[in-house]
Amino acid sequence: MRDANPGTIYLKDYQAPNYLINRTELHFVLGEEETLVTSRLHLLRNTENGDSSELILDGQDLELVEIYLDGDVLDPSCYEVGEATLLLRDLPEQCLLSCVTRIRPQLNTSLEGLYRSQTMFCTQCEAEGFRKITYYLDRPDVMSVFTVTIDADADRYPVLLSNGNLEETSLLANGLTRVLWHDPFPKPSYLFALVAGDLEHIEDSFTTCSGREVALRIYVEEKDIDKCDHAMDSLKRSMRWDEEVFGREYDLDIFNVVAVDDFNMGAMENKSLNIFNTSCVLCDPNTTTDVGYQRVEAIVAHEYFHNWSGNRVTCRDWFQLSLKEGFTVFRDAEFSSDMGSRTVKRVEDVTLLRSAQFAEDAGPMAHPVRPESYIEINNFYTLTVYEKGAEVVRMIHTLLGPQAFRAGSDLYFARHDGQAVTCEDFVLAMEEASGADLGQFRNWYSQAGTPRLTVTDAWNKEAGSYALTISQSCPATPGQDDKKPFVIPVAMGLLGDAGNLRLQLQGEAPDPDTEDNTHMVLMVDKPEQTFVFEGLPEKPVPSLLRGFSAPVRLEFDYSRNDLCRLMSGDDDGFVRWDSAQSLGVSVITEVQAQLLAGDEAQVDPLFLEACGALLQDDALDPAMLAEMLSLPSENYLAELAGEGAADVQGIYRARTAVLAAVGSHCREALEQRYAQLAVEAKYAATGEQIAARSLRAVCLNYLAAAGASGLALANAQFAAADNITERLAALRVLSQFGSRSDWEAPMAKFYDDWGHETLAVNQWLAVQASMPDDGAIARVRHLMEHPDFDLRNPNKVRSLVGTFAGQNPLNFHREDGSGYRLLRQVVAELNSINPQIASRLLAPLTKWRYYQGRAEQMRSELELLASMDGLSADVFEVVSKSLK
Ligand code: 0A1
Ligand code: ZN
Repeated sequence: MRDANPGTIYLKDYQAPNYLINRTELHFVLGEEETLVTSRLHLLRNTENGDSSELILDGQDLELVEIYLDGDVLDPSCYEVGEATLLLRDLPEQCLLSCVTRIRPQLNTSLEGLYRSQTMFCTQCEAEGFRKITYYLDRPDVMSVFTVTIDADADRYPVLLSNGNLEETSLLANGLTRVLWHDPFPKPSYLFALVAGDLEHIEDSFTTCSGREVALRIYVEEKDIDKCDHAMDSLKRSMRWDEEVFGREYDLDIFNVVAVDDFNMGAMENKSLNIFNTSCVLCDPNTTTDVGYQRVEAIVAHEYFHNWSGNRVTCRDWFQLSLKEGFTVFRDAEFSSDMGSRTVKRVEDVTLLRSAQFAEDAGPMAHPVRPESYIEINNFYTLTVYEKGAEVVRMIHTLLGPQAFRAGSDLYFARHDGQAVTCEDFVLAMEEASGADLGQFRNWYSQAGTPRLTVTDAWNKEAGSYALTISQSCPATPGQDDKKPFVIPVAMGLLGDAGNLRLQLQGEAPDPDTEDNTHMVLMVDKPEQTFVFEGLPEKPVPSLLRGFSAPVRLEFDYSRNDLCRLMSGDDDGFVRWDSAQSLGVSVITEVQAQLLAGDEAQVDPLFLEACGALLQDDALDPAMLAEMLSLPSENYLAELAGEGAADVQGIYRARTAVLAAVGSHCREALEQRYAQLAVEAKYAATGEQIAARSLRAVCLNYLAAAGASGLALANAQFAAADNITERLAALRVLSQFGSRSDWEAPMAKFYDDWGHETLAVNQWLAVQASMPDDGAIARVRHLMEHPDFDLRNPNKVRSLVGTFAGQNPLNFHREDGSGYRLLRQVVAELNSINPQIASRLLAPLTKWRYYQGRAEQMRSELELLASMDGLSADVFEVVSKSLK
């Protein structure tokens, strides 16, 4: 909390540290009121960076009890304790600095540093939480070898964990148990972890490619011990995959995972001691949906992959965050693609990117993948750094090809093992290994905003040639008015009557070596370029941005017929889905205009027929079919509407009308599919069962939108389900399309049956938070008083308030401003409890420029926040940038 406005930190000001900490010894005495932390820091002046004998350590909310230099009490004239610093003067070149600090984890509600979750102690140090444990150079480029001893009451805390290997356990004269952990790999403070609790674990082992045996353990509260198997299997699959695909072997004899209930993010990659939000590791058919199972697999993989991309090679400073996050998201996405359907995974990722990252890139917090400044780094764990960062790595993969990319990755890991490096180092390794020139490509790291590609075509029948003219532009973003052109790989093909056509670019020799001459990647690197294809028998329909080969908005004036052709006939699964989406957007937008004009909704029969045809297509993977039949989300439609033009009510009404029209038109086919796909077997999170359930849910949604028979099916599904996936799908449909009498009883029954399972309750809260009826706001307020709700638990806040503000546009944007008020009040209260969560929750209010007729109301809530006393740096940054 600060009184004055917090300052901005700039990438251009980066300076190497003037001291290094070669070894770090920490000693914790965990108590019920307070914890004492003794540090022994083996300091060495970093002569590369001048000759100063002054050192400023970071420290926050610490009480300094004792301080020694080389064993002697340090004279008070040699140090100064500041608000968030400890300044040391006249330090020798090499010395041992020792501090005793007192901290109060029991009172730490920020969930950064050392804190309590239920009955256990745990830590979260990324990005700058370590400074809440002891005075330190809390920055990623200071890598140190850690030795940690923990003293604790073994009755309360029989499990005492830290990074690396357990070297000693002893019983002390005072009755406490002492453990000693040593991590041989130098690491920055953000990867430090400690856990103490009364935990159970499951155990397995993994034999690495060089034959080493690794013990794998997952620690949870006793009640959750049966929910760990899926995570363990996912971990083993990840370890094997990283060896096979990236040549990365695990490097210690032990790998621990701990599940905690109170956690700001999904999980954390602390060296050999990953800490997970329970929602991202526990799996059980009655608490975890199919999507949840897939998420657990992906997050377990993500954290594990960080062992190389993040831990062995880490970031020099936090501006380089995407170095580890973008690369690791790319790696986990490749893993998930290999474990399941590549196209479906791609569709899911692009859906997130387009509906949320594009909005971030167009909003007041827009920043490049490698930001140039920040006030609070915690605000920069964004979709841009993670997901767009992964897209940037994916484009490098596309430009270089798989072999050269792997060579670049090998070179990067070999060259920088044990170092803290930059995005530039990554790109240099990729260039050197491949011979490619990524000079202009680097604009993706430095420029914010989503590029727009505008494509026009010209068909010359006589010559049999077809020209595509592609121009690129990028809107201004905060601090960046003019953008240089990007290098944009546009994967494409041309669709003819009988399928994809052979591609021959004018002026280029035919390539006899390529088997697949119906697919090509065009390099767009200028403001405008024309590509001419020759030797074509007919005017083609262009299939553009296959596989979503670049994170751009693409504009081409397709006719609805063209879209239908692509949808059913293109070789590329992504383009087939994307064409269905575009068709959906165009139909919903048309209906929106009809309704606005006071006319009845007339859904284009072409669209209804196309949906019917899809439902008859038995060759299509049901998971893919489910994606193709899912209408674009309200948020995506709002984003497409553009600044000042999003009419949430209009979008909702139009989208619902289209759902109902498809539901009526295709009733028979929907009912048939719904019945056919019923899973008779016991619940299992297999690809086949998941696909069936997801398509059934889509069918049910259409049928319920169309009327009573769908609601009856939903009721029956709720009663018969043996898993939460089908229960929630039914509840969602009942509460979206039914009246109180349809959903009230099942909603209550769900809680009666599963109220003892926290993770199930969270989803029950989320379903209610997204209901479109008029009672939504009163319901959310009421649920905030529910005994199961707790403002201190981020999962609860996200489920109820986050879902309301992010997934219930109709009610969040109510004309009377009550939705905005609710969010502002919660953010104001959370500001002092947990600033990180407060600031994340605020995101929907920052999009005030988008919503027709709402800008003033939304702004005035932001202004109220801005005028609050004791505003955290986190909330201050988001509010002040949003109001600019
Ligand atoms: N590095 C973790 C996620 C994480 C990020 C930030 C945090 O606090 C600001 C905490 C965790 C990951 O990528 O999984
Ligand atoms: Zn990560």
